[in-house]
Amino acid sequence: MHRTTLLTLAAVIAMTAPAVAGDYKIGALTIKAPWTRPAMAGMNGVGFMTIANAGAKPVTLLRAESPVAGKVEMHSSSMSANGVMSMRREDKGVVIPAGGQVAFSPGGYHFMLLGLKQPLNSGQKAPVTLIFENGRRAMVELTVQAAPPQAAKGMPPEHQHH
Ligand SMILES: [Cu+2]
Repeated sequence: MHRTTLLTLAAVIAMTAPAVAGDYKIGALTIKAPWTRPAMAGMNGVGFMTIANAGAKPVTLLRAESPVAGKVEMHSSSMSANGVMSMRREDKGVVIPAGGQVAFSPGGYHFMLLGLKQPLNSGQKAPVTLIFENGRRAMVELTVQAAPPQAAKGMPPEHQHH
């Protein structure tokens, strides 16, 4: 009985978390659900988010920086024909297409937080500044959590049966 109560409570907490928490708007861009996984100081962290561009022109994200890491790089992961996952640095930036979006998500584009200066613990926030081609800078906070945000899975809340 006690066990059932705990499970029900957990489900209620998950369902009441607002899907739009942590979204940022800068001009025509919306930065959705930035997050990162827990990691220890001295290790590398990985940051994820979705950047949507409602404007009529493509926007290039040139680079990113963070006070919690020695350096931030943008990478893309890809699976080769023999099933080996490899990462490539995107030093020329990542283009957010006009009227489109780019998902930085596990298995694809991501931000490498190289040389963490502090641990990333669940529930904390890690600031990252995004620097765009027009010189615009956007500061977002990555929520530290072990699992991807619900919104990133593309599942409407009403489908979360338990
Ligand atoms: Cu990487």
